[in-house]
Amino acid sequence: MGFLDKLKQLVTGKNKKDNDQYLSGFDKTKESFGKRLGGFRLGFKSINEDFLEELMIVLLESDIGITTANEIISLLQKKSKNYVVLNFDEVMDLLVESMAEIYGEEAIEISLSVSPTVIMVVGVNGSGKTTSCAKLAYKYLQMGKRVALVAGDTFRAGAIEQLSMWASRLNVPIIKGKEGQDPSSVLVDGCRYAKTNNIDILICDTAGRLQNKANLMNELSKMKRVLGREIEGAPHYTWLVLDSTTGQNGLSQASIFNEITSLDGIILTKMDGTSKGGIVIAIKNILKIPVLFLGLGEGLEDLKEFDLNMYLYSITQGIKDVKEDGIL
Ligand SMILES: Nc1nc2c(ncn2[C@@H]2O[C@H](COP(=O)(O)OP(=O)(O)OP(=O)(O)O)[C@@H](O)[C@H]2O)c(=O)[nH]1
Ligand SMILES: [Mg+2]
Repeated sequence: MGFLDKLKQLVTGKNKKDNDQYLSGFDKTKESFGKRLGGFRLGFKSINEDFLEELMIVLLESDIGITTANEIISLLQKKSKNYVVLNFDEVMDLLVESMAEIYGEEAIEISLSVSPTVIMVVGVNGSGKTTSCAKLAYKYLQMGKRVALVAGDTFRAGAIEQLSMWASRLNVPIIKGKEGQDPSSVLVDGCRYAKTNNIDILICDTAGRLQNKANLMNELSKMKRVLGREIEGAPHYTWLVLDSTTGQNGLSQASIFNEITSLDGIILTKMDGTSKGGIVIAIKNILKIPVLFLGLGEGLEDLKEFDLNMYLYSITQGIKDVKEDGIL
């Protein structure tokens, strides 16, 4: 059985609602990535130079990035050496298998056994931090956890109100200060609240300004320091929120954050709004930070745990849609 068929078998046994959400969240990537690959079926002869050139263009346009695209193509060529002839579907199987191998697999277990577990959410302006905090809160509430939110963005006008609205929709407590207040003092209040109210998960929103590196570093390290002083081991997780529509630029933002603070994972938002879903592989391959969650829409339910098989299945759906005669 080919790799794509194996993927299909693996994912169709899973939760149907999850599958459908994944698939519709990747509609745009499926159209531009999967269907364009599928289009190569017409006139395909072998893995020759023309084919590799076209393939490179599709990989780059999906934001896989030059380094990672080269690695995928080299691996595909290496794998194809084991065969005398390969038809188009077999080449696609080897391609997607190569993408999976370059991504590398490790199932990340997020342990929530410590109460309170403190999660700090960081990232640049507008990347989707506040919305992701609300989506995480929703996810953990569904798991039966006691959740509280901390409005650590005291910088942007309206930020506290925005998180407060989510908190009231979710019916979870929110710990907040005043606009302009030192965010670290709000985090301290949040920790104290969590300890005295048996909160399991404390989710801390932060401001999104990417000022100069030194300021950002000072601010983040101060926040981490105060959290650690209040609750042993806190923050247990620091997750970077990245807007997937910013492409390679997002990758450089991620590396700046990665240089100045230790990150435990990435929440990649707005995947539903981009056709460039290859960014997932680039991030993992270049930064070695796992993508933990994907934002596939604006609603509370639209945050999905990253699953390599579901992801690959979703973006490559279009390959088989293009039939022998080129008719979709
Ligand atoms: N389509 C889509 N929109 C999203 C997603 N995540 C966030 N958004 C939208 O992106 C916009 C910005 O989201 P916020 O959560 O306010 O971003 P932020 O990082 O907190 O922004 P600042 O506080 O200004 O730094 C909002 O309109 C969200 O609804 C997603 O996964 N998909
Ligand atoms: Mg915000």
